Amino acid sequence: MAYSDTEMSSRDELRALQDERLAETVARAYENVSFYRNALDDAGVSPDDIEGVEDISHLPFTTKEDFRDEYPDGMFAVPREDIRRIHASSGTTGKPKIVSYTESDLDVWREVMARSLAAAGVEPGHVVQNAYGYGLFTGGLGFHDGVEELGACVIPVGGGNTARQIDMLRDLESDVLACTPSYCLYLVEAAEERGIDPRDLALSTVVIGAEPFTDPMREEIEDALDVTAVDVYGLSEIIGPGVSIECAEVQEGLHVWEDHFYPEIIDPATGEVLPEGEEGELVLTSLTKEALPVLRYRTGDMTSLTYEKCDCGRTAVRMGNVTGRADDLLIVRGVNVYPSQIEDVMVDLDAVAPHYRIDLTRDGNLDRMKITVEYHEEFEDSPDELRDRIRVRLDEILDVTPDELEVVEPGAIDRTEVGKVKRVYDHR
Ligand code: DLL
Repeated sequence: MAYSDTEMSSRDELRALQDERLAETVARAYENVSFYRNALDDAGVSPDDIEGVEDISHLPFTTKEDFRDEYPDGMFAVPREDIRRIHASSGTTGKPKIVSYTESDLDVWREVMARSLAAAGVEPGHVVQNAYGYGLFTGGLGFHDGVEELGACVIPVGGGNTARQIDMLRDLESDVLACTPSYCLYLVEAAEERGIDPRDLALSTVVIGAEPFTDPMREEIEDALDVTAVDVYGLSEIIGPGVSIECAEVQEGLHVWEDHFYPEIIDPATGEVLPEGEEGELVLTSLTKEALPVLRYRTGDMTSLTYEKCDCGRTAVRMGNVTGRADDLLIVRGVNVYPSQIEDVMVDLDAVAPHYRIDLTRDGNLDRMKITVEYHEEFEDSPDELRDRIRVRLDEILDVTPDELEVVEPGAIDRTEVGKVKRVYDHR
C-alpha cells in the first residue's frame, strides 16, 4: 500500500513539480554556495537558463572530489543555526564527506523513508529491528525515523551485538529486519550456531541495502530466513537511505522518489546522458534539500532506468539493482573484471556459500588474482572437485582466469559485523 498520494500522481503532475523544484534548487544553490556559483559561472550557465528538467544537462556535474575539496562545510547552503543534524560518510580514503540537514530536510527524509518502508510491505504495528549502524552513518537514524513516521515500532539495536540481536529477533518476534545483506547472512549463521532455525523466526521481510549484492545472494537470504528481501538504496550526499526502494508487490527495480531526487544515467567515460534502459552511471539531483542542495551528483553507481508503468500502481521511475560501482572495475592483466560477475557465478552454485574474497597482488610486472570461497555447510563432496567446477564456470564468463582458487571450509572467511563488507583486497 502506498504511504502517500504523491506516489500515484501522474507523470505530467510529477514533471511539473520537478520543473518547479529544480529551478528553485538551482537558484538557491547559486545564491548560497560559492562552489556552485563558481561552477555555473565557469560553465557559462545562469540559474535563469534552467526552467525545468529539460534544461538539466546544461548544469555541470558534482563529484565526490568536490565534496572532499569543500570539506567540511563548503557545500552547505544555510547558516549554522538552521542546521539540525550532521552525518558523515567515510570512504576508504581521504576525508569524510560531511552532510547536513535542516528541519525541513529531516521531514523529507522521514517521509521518503516511511514511503520506502511501506513499499517494502512494512505496516503500522509491525516491529522493525534496525540493525543498521547508528551514529554518523545515515543507515541507523534514517531507518529509525522512517519507522516511527510510518507508525511502526522500531528496535534500535544498531550494528553488531550479534548474540543480543538474535535474542531480540526471537523473543520480541520482530516482523522486519533492516540490515546490510552481508550482516543478514552472518546473523543466519550465528542463529544456527545457537541452535535456532532462522526459518522459525517471525520475520517476514528484510530490508537490505547499503552495499551491492547479486540475485543469488538475495535468494540465499530469502531461503535461509523464509522472508521477502527488499532492496533499498541511498547515499549520504543525497539524503541517506530512502532514495529508492523495490515495491514488495513486484520487486522489479527500485522506485526512485522522483519528487525529491531527479535521476539521470550517463556514460561514465563521456558524461553523455544515456537513453532509457541503457546501463550507465547514476547521477542524482536533489529537488527539495535546503541545507545541502546537490546538482547532478555522480554517484559512481552503475544501473539503468525504466519509466514503464509498474503493476504496483506507483508512477515513480524504477532503477535497476546496483550490483557494482564504476570504480569497482578491476583491471587484471589488462582485462576488465567486475566483482559482481564473479559473485554471480559462484554464489549461484548450491555447493558454494555466499562468502568470498578476491585478492589482487603483483608479481614483478604481472597481476595475480586469487579467489577464496567457502563451501556450504551441507556440501559433502570433495572441495577439489568443487574447485574444478567453479573454475569451469569462471572460465566461461571471465576473460582472465584466477591464478589461484581456494575453496575453504564454512566460516573460514572473516565476517563483517559492523559497517559495509569488504570483499576485494587490492594489494598492488
Ligand atoms: O549506504 C545509505 C544506506 C543506508 C542505504 C542503509 C541503504 C541502507 P553511504 O554510506 O553514503 O550511504 O553509501 C552510499 O552505498 O553510493 C552505493 O555505492 C552503496 N549502496 C547503498 N545502497 C545500495 C544498494 C548508505 N541497495 C553508497 N545496493 C552508494 C548497492 C548500495 N549499493
